[in-house]
Amino acid sequence: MQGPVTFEAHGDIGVIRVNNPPVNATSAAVRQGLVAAANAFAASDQKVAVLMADGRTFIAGADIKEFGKPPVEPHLPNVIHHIEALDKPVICVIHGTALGGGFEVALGSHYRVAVPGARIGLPEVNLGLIPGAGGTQRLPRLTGMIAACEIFTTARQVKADESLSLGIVDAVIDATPLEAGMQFARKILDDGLPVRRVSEMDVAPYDDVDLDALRAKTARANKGHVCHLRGIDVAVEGTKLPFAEGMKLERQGFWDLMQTPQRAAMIHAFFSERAVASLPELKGVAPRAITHVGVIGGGTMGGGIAVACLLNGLTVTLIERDVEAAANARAGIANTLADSVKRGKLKPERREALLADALTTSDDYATLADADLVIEAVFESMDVKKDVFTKLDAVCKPGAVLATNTSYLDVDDIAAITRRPADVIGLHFFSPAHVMRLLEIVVAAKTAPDVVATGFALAKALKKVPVRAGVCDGFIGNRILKTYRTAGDHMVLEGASPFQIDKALVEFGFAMGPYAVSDLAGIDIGYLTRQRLLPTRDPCERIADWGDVLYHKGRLGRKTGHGHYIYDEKSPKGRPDPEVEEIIAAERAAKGITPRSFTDAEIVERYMAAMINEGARVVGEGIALRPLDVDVTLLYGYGFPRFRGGPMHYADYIGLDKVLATIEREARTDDFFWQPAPLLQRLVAEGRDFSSLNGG
Ligand code: 3H9
Repeated sequence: MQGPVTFEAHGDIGVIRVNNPPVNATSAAVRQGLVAAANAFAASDQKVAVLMADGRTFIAGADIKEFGKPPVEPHLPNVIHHIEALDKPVICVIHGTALGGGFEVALGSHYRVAVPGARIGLPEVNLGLIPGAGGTQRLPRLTGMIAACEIFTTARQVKADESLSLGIVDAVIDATPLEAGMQFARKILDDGLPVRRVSEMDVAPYDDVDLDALRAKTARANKGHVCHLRGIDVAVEGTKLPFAEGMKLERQGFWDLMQTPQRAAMIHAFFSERAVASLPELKGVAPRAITHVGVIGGGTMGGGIAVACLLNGLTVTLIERDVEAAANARAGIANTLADSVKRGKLKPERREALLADALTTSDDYATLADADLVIEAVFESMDVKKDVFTKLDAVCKPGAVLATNTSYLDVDDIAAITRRPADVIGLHFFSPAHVMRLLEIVVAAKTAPDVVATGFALAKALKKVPVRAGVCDGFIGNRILKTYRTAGDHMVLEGASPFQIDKALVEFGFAMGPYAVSDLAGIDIGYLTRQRLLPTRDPCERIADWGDVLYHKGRLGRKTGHGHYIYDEKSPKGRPDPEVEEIIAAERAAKGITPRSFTDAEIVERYMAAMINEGARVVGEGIALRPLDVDVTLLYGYGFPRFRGGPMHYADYIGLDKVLATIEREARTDDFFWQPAPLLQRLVAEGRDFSSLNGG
């Protein structure tokens, strides 16, 4: 047999082998191949078949690239039904990850074997979908309803041992996938085990109270998403019907969801997350080797970066200005690692080993002599940064990468202070650095390609999502943030309350609104940014002052118990503070503004138009490579709702002409702030959208 699926005979045992790199997705050719291989097995003398995959993983699911295109037969549920209907046993061997349709192929097999390290999961909800090839109907028959719904609504990957205890796999066998399958096949032959179809099993009785609790938890955890609860309904209602009817219900749910903008947005997010990590300019460029990382500064950011490196197998030397500060930094890192132990993410003995063997804290720059990469995370002042880079230039070995974690300063200026600007790069982490997945990789004018490649390799090692950014104030993320936050401030001056703006944006799907975020980050940060930019301010700029008033009153946000919101025992997550409204009202009165009311829709429309317009500028100026790089930045660093795909994808969805119309309307009252980005104007004139610039 030719193609991605083959059938081979090994004595009494047949082997159906899938080989469709990189992840064995069930493309049309694989589906056709599986049917042909099942037919070949049925017609053969072999008494039992092993179904396995070559390469690093079992089938990782349906081929997502086919979604949104006209479906091609045979459909996966029918392929799986064809395998399950065979009257000779099929054993599926899982290695790597059996995900989505891949796991559903396993559920349609008569027996399942995992090798150690294998994981199974139904991650369709991450794509705005539900399992569509029997997952909602077969899994509850194996594990019970509650466990099954929990697995597909959380999209979590279940390890081999847990799969065994849940009854998902019949055995975990420590061997190569082929050998594991052969061992189990011989057992089937020896014991005369029959065909065993999951679709013919009954769902164990369950308690509605548990189901209601799961529904409530799922709804809370996935606000705004449409797929999760639909999945539970399909599983519950479908399994009350004969199996074939249940499958129809599942198919209907799957296809309904396939038509939703959420599905398109989440698949855009999936492919964009991967596209940012493989830069065309880095093809064939080898990164420099990194095992020992230096970190300058042991504050929240430096400590977080150190923890991220330690947890991912790198050796860290952290430098502070004196011995006492170095000891405090060590204590901070020890505490963060203790939290990881508490949350079950780290073994206590591993924590001890990391602190004893992998972490050095010192006040002596000379200890960085053999570091492969040094990340500076000190106070945001050009003078302080230049002082650090002068010292690094003096002590670091030739070829060491020198990185700054600045969030807005000019990386070219920092590089210029050294004798090796080609080795200098910006690595902009987001706080807390061991948790947040975004890493902006800021490429300065003279940064060498292999230094850029090293930034991307570091991101991979730290399991971060890297986005290439050019040099400008705030790079991609903070530059766009400043613009949309200003749009929010203008609405507040005109009459909206910060609390209404936050509420409207949370309803839109953001994790938090901008004023709650400002309280979390510290109101001092915004104040210091405004102070820094004061000399560059244009007299035409509309400026809101209430943030400065809050700062001078010492209301710095969560850390002082007061910011825009009040944080106390009564409301640990914050409640609106009427005094803030009074401060704002006083400013409006002083400026002669008569407040007007805003609808939530108006707030979202304006806020998003500002975000999209600045995103278009950032792309137009080459600061971001493509619109998708802006989307990934906002998704991973700024709490943008994944089910909307990112601001540029959202703009395509609502229509670029509509966005431009909003900007032009607002420009009638403020043509300084609302200047349409040339790229946006050009795309509208040409009848194109942002996705046309994403390539591939
Ligand atoms: C489903 O199954 C629906 C069914 O219920 C019903 C159907 C009727 N398709 O992530 P990586 C590409 S929904 C097409 O970097 P890793 C990926 O784009 C599906 N392509 O590797 C990348 O391409 P490139 C449910 C896919 O080792 C390359 O493979 N399944 C697919 O870090 C390597 O990927 C999922 O949602 C796919 N399904 O991680 C699983 N998957 O090199 C999604 C990957 O050109 N996949 N590619 O950039 C994953 O979670 C990870 O890829 C995996 C490997 C864990 C498998």
